Amino acid sequence: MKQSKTLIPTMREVPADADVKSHQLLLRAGFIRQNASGVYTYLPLGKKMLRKVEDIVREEMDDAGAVELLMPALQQAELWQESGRWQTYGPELMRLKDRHSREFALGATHEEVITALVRDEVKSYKRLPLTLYQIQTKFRDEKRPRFGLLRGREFIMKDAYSFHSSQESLDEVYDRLFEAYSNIFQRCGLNFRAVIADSGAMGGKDTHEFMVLSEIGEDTIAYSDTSSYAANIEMAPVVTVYEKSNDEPKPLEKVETPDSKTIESVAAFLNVPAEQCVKTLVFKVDEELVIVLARGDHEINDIKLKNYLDAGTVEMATEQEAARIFGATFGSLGPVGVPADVKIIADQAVQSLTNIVCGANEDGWHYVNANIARDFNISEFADLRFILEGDPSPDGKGTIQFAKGIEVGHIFKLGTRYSEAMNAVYLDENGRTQPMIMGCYGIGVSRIVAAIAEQFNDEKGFVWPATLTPFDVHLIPVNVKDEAQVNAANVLYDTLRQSGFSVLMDDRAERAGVKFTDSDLIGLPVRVTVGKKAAEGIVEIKVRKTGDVIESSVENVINVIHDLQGTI
Ligand code: 9G3
Repeated sequence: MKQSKTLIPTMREVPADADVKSHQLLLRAGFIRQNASGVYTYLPLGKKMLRKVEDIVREEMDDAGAVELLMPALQQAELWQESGRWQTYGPELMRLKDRHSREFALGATHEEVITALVRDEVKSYKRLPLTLYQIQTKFRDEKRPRFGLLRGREFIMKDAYSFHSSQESLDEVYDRLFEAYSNIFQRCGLNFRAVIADSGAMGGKDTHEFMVLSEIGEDTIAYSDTSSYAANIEMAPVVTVYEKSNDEPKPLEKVETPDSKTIESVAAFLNVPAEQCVKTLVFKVDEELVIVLARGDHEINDIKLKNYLDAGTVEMATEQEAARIFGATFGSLGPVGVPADVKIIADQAVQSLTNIVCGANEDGWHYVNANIARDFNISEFADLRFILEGDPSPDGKGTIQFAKGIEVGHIFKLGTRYSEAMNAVYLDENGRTQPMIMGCYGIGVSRIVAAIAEQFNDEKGFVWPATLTPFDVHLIPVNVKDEAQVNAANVLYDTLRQSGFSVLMDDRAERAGVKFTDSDLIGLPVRVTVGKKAAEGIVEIKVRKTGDVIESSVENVINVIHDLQGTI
């Protein structure tokens, strides 16, 4: 490709509203342009990167036995009404009406569409297992699109769906696609971890997320410092064994704690450790108020709470809603003297506490020496807190450390949640009607481009790995008015491409400085500069990653670049 004929609008200044490196560079190096919040145009270099990622995804999915198709973005509301998700999704699901006022969703995901297709076209167990995938634009009206392609409202996903007549068959395909995902992220040069995840609203039990380690990741990974254990912090189980304190229970005492609203301030005021205090939280669980207790130094994990209570919705109660039970404000709430009909549950760490400090349900007052069973009842103990760094790893090996991650893939064992809701059944070998067992598997293709951009850059711009770059070689004739340079460059343009290298030639009538600055910004792995020495048949080869410079005859350029493959 000739730069004078394409569109690579580089920018010197850093765009104000781009907060992360990949977003800044994708804009500055002319890979993307924003159309609206969370909506982007992929310019030629950005489109090339998309294509490269898609090619890797396709190869691995095809190799795993999945078959590609393409479903519509326009999805009839009726399908989402059959699955029940038309009602459960809010403003994030983009909806529209056609000219006949029929309702549609813009596809955020395709469980409904694919299940309806397979329901209509597959009837016998002999046709299973069947794994179908697509690479397609998705629409999700994110509340806060940010970080460029990392969280957009229109993005490109590879989504796959598998259909089975047995759990074993699902397990096999799940494991094979797990391997395909590992290959994909490894071939993209990404530093990733597969983590045990929470299936959220999707139901099913087994699910893994693929996380690229990055400081700007929105997810927190809890991983073991000695084993391969890794889990999304949302679901990482706590296996800490709390030793029972053997203090004698002391008499309950109400003490004045003027303007002490937080655990820290109460603990400091009463000169007790936070571990001796219990925080009293009030949650609205499917509209019912539930009191949840946690040790003072712990935080309740609302995902664990939701899963434990098998609730549809879980949210913090407002101060007014809490006041109905306690008659006090947040910071003075406690379990002592709460109406017997209010359910109190606690994280398991609370069970081993004695002589607890807790709110007295009177503003400005607390209890000390509150004891379970004597002064208040807890109906259930469960693993409800967030795991912490230093906690024992759930696999019993080593201790937990945290890392931030960017989710680039998520695979689920769905079970029959959609096939039952939509009556996608097959006749088994005994002629009996059974619901298909399903799996679904997503990869954020456009998000991967941003994750690679985030991982491969330096202070001058992108540093694309040779395995994933818009072009292999940046060929730069320094002075397009110099015949010797132009001739040598044209010869190299042809011979490099004939040797199988993709070449971007900067044939613009720009000053050398502009060309080199743009070249560093765009970040192709190898630059061939055709300058003054072209007259002697000598050119300069520069490796973007290391800065190494090699002089070479025009004839030998191909060999030098071939020898560099594998090291750049
Ligand atoms: C929606 C909207 C947002 C959503 C969903 C539906 C996430 C939704 C979960 C999945 C599950 C898997 C197939 C590929 C892999 C992931 N956000 N999810 O279902 F309507 Cl607005 O998408 N789908």
